[in-house]
Amino acid sequence: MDQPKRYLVTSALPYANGLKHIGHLAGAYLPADIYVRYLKAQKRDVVFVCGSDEHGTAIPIQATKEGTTARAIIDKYHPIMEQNFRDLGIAFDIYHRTSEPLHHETAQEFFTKLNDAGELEIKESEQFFDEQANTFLADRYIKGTCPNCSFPGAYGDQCENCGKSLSPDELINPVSTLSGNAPVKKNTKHWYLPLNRHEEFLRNWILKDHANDWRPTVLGQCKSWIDGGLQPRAVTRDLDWGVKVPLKEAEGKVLYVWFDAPIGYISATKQWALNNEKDWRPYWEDKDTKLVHFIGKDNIVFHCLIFPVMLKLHGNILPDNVPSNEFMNLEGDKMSTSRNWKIEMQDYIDDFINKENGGSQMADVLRYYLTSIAPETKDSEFTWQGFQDANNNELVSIFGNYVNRCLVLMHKLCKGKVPPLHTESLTDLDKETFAEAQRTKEKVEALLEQYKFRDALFEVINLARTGNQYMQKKEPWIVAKQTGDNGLPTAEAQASIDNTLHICLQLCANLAILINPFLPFTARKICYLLKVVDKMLDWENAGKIKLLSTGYSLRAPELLFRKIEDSEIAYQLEKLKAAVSNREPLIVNEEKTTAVEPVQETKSDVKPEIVFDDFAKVDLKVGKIVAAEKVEKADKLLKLSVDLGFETRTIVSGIALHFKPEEIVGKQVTVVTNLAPRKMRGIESNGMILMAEDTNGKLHFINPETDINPGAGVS
Ligand code: B3M
Ligand code: ZN
Repeated sequence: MDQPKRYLVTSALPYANGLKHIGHLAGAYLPADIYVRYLKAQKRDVVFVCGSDEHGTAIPIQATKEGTTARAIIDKYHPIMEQNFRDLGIAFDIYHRTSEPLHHETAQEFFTKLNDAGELEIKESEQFFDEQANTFLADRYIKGTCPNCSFPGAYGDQCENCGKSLSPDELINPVSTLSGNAPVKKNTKHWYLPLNRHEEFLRNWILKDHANDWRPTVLGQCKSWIDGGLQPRAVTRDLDWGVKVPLKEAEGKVLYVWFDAPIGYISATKQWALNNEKDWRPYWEDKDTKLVHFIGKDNIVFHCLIFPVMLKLHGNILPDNVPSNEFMNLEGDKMSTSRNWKIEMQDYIDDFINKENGGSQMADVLRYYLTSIAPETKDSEFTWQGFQDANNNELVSIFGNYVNRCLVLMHKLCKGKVPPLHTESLTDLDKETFAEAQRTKEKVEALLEQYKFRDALFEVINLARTGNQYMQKKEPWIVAKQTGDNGLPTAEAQASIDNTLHICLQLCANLAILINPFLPFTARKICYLLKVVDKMLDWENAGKIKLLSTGYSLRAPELLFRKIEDSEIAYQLEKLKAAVSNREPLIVNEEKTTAVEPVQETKSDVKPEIVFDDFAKVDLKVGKIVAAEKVEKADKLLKLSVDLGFETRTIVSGIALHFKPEEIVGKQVTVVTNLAPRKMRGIESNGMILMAEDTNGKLHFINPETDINPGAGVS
């Protein structure tokens, strides 16, 4: 598609069940906003939609936690989320809600059309039912013991202790969270979207047509889903919170949240059209519309496989691209709401924007750092040190410093007015510097069209760097010392000063235009300092040398960015650590034990790369279990005596649910021998036994093929 007639840009609809963190911001909202601001500066026809996702079990579950109703939860979080986005400069054309009647109607119409056309399948299956509460139990309403790690509070869809994805059937001793009773199995009927019927279409459309323009990470995930065999997906649930299934025979059923939520993009567009007396249809029906979904990587399957199939069946256009981001980690660990390892947007706003020495410029500082480390091709990492460095060494020292110097020197050497350009005395360096602005514009354009926000931002900062170097080479403050008899700079010197400052100021105006999609508050502040209207920020003005007229007087300089102090960073680090230690422990009445202590959120995760030296610090040896006994009042723990050749050690291991003490005496095992000692149930444990876990959650020792001498090194 060359120049589409119009654009529809979406950001994933966040669940209205709690405050969102900066990982969310970096993933689906900030890049979309940059893209849209760029398109709008180009005066293209673009609508940017988002809204709160107010359905799914996440909402009533949060309501139970807060002791209130689902309705109260969405009414509490929706406005806060909307305001958070506004404070950080995310400028949606509409921030809608899926609880609106318009959305319910739109989603129901969508379902009806697909169902009437025979595109859905109906299947009966047995599902858990709570007889006392008289309701079927969606996954999150069933709790039980994790078959993988024995954690007693695992949910029907996932164990939050070990991260394993589960189905309710796998839980040991399942109970309903509503009544606390054991649920029974009961027959129920559901509607399914038979994705398997569309494999050919998906394969061609994604893996062939978009092989070159979608991000490799997105293509990779799609390919593995398709190659893994597509299955029918249930699009209804037995639940009373959500969009009612519009069929008589489906009493008590709602649309699955992932069926209705993406339709939210359409209902949001409809509401936007109503608000603005526009027609929404072309945005979803005309092939000349470019549809782009910005999401995080956990939403890929829904936006690349399921929703496109729904759109195709319903007669809508398909997304042209789905620029999904990888995850942004925080200070060496995965950002996580359940573990409280996160920086909420609200927290940043409170600490930096709504503070005395903050202001909207501080929104731009966060936008800057998040874009400069955007996880576009792989996971990235937010650190407070990195945040401070990006601000102090790049925004303050390069960008802000350049604009400030221009204004200071202009006031000092050119009487506060834009000096004239003496074309006859332009040097090669003058011309070359200005040509750089034109080139930067072209590079930034090309990168943004390819969703390479990080690289695009780098180019803009580089232009400010070029400006600083230019000024350093031209040294107008030194040239000003070439004075005549009257004590003023000679005509020749003044011409050189004028040209330098003229070019510098025009470059400032150019920087405002180029930085505008990324740092909108800063761009406007530059316009204010240059006394020009925001209209100057139109993209077509970039690369032009005549943005500021000669003789025009400008405002006194004001700093664009302030330095961030070490104390502010120390405070944030403290706060982060305090929040984690305040969170509810996952295991309350049982000390965590060595073999059952995985901290990863999803099981398939590969840990970050380490160097050999990291590995070499771990001392691994072969040991032999010479005695084993149960630990009193701890049903998961065994106290082992392990012969390591040079000594026999006590090691407490969380394997009691998997092995009887008598069966393991005499077994060889691999031991981490230099782990710091740790007390469990009053017993000091001096090491850790390595275990492997099979897909059924059963544990196995890691041991040599044949018996060898205890104490043998493992490497
Ligand atoms: N609410 C999931 C999420 O926030 C979901 C996105 C819906 S996009 C249509 O990750
Ligand atoms: Zn578990």
